[in-house]
Amino acid sequence: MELKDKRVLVVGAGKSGMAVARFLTGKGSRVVLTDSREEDQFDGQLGDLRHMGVATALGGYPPVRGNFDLLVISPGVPLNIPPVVEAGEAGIPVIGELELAGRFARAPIIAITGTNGKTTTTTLVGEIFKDAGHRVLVAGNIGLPLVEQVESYGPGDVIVAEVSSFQLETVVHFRPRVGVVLNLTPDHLDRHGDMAGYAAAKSRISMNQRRGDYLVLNYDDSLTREMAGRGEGDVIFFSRRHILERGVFVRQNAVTVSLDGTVKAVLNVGELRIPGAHNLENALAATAACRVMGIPEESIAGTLRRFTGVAHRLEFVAEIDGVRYINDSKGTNPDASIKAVEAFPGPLVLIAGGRNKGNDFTGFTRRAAGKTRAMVVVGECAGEMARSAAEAGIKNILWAGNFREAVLLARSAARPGDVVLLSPACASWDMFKNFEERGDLFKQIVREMASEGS
Ligand code: UMA
Repeated sequence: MELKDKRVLVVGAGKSGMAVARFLTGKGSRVVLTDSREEDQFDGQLGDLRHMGVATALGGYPPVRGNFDLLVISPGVPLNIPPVVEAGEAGIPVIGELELAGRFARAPIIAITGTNGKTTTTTLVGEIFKDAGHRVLVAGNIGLPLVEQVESYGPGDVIVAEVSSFQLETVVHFRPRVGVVLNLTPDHLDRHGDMAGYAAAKSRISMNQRRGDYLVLNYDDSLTREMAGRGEGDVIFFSRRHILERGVFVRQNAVTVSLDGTVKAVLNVGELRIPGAHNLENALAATAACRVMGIPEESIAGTLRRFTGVAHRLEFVAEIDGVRYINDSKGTNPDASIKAVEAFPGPLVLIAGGRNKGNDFTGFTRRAAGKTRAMVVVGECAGEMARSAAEAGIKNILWAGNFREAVLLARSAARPGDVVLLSPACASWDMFKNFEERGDLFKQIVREMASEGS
């Protein structure tokens, strides 16, 4: 891809856009970085880029026709904003950071998507490769823009990329050696319109795959099962519920691999340290992705035995007065939070609410009702969450005016043996920059409470 002297408009000056602007400038492009936010909202973050020669257009977008040869958009930028529409009409190519990075990747890419479990599975796959002695780049939606380090890895290395539906929406030639789709349940419907639009974006992960590539799919999820056969990659199913002729599954309580005519037990399910059925699925998917890339079962088993998970996903924080505090701030949609609720026998004191991304909370509150002692509601959609909880039969609903109060209310409602679970079923964007900031504040408050008590 020739980028020298290309006039490129980079839309969105967040993590992804800033990395793209830096990358393109390094390639000799003439870059304009644009954002709907005004200058004063950037806290001086743009100084370095300007110093490199990046021009900025803030508080709105510049006209595109006649001024640019290429648009690179950030994942959070929807395709219906004026510069993207204008580029489409003028025949100017529009790509995302994932597509750009993919064109410069020399190491094979394992791309992992799905509604839930992406980050855990991506981290786990990265760990398995590291333990097996490979040089690995773990990047993408997980937080490190792929483009930032893609060129530092060569053909003998591996890139493990967490990829979102937003990123996949704008891929053109992106071709992972291994694509993984973990599951598909409603999320981001405000952006994709409906489930069909969301599934269509996700299925772009495999559209450029050819013979010799692999597509790892969840056999137990009808929407991902239906993705088989859309590209030319070899489909490897994983299943928690069924014994498969070929694939990765649970047999006699052991994670089992059946590939190339041999069937091998990897480890007992009880040896996994990440809790819940969904994490078993993540382990099955990771096993499949690593096995097809040639990592031996024994090596995979070694990593699975010691892997304890990822921050903000069912993360144990502290035990205070017999109450365990769990941070699942990454529970940003009802399905993720259902899985969190299912990982514990109860009783639970749940902290939920934030910004609703267009979801219905009924499934979540019904699943929680049987084991929830109290639910603390907080944030922009506290009212909606409280109504749903009351309809589901949760009796003790506590309203918090802010996040700190939510944690303190949860503490006062909990009894020894309970679990206080922050799993909001909502995005954090009404009160925080991201789910990490929300989870970090939760941990900080809990640790303060723990040290006051000691
Ligand atoms: N912006 C506009 N116009 C718009 C929309 C946004 O100018 O119409 C601007 C915003 O003002 C802001 C910038 O775009 O300055 C934000 O861009 P972004 O939302 O793409 O966020 P980044 O900081 O670039 O982070 C992105 C991913 N964010 C999203 O997909 C929303 C990060 O995933 C990712 O880690 C990062 O790139 C590096 O690759 C986060 C995420 O929430 C974790 N992902 C969603 C999820 O996991 O559910 C998909």
